Amino acid sequence: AALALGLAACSSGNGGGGGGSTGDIKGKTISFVPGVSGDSFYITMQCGIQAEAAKNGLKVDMQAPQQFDASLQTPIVNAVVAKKPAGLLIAPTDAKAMVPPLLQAKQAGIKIGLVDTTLSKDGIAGSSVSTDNVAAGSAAADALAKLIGRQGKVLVIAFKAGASTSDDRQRGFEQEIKKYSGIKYLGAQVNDNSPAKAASIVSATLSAHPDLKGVFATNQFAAEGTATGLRNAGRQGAVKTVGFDAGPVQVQQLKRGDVQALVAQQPYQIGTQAVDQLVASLTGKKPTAKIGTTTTTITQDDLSTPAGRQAAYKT
Ligand code: T6T
Repeated sequence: AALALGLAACSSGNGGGGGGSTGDIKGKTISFVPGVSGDSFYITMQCGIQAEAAKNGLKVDMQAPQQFDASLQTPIVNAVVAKKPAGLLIAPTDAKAMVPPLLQAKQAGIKIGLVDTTLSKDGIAGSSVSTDNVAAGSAAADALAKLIGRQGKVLVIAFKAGASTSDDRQRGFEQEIKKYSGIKYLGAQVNDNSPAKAASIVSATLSAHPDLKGVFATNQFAAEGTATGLRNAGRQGAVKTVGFDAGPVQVQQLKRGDVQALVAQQPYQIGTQAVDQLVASLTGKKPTAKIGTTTTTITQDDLSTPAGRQAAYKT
């Protein structure tokens, strides 16, 4: 179930990292395997990857699974290995399940760089570029606490158990929310990256806890479903939501008041930096093993400021 989307339609002028002329890798192809197709976070990342690859004379081949699921991502990795690209940038959809296929890719001589998500085992990838997701989860907890006046019941929608980003955001949130004695944490429920499942989790939680005050939705699809669940119950705006990511749909949600805050990542920069590290690996230099990027928490008011607009994902 692979979808080859080819080149993303990216606007120019996004900046980007260093790059440079690296004659011996010119014309080679690198593959990019995001977590799922049709996700604005990965589309923006692809724009960063393409821009930085072009500076280095590299071609990019993008293959995306239809769902955020290791059983769909594994055959894509196997197909990529068969094509023998020089390098592979991948967001593993499961920290454990993606180890065997990526070990095989490494053994086939393909240089690997992780973007966004990580693996449970070191030594497979030369570098890993991702958001500090524990810190981001903690920032989400503080934002939600502020929105609900530090009082009441809160829920986490974890988008995918076993994906490092989902697990880390949940953990960061849980560590931080403990600091608020007036807040009762109802726990996390997993929506498997499905907006419909997030909506039904929210509906069921509202039935059991009509006094629910806040939700942390750990990614785009969790936030979309949360908004639907709250709207169906007529509780939109009354129950506060902190969403994740700042693609066009999320920014619309913030403008409409479907969510009250967004934790924005830096997908374009993750893409450019990951290419720079892959280029280092391909040219015999030592890549940086781990690069962390930061998040910005934005509310409706921030959308009228340069910093807020800057945080929104661009393609
Ligand atoms: O939140 C991002 C990404 O960081 C996560 O690993 C998967 O979901 C997104 O792509 C947003 O949908």
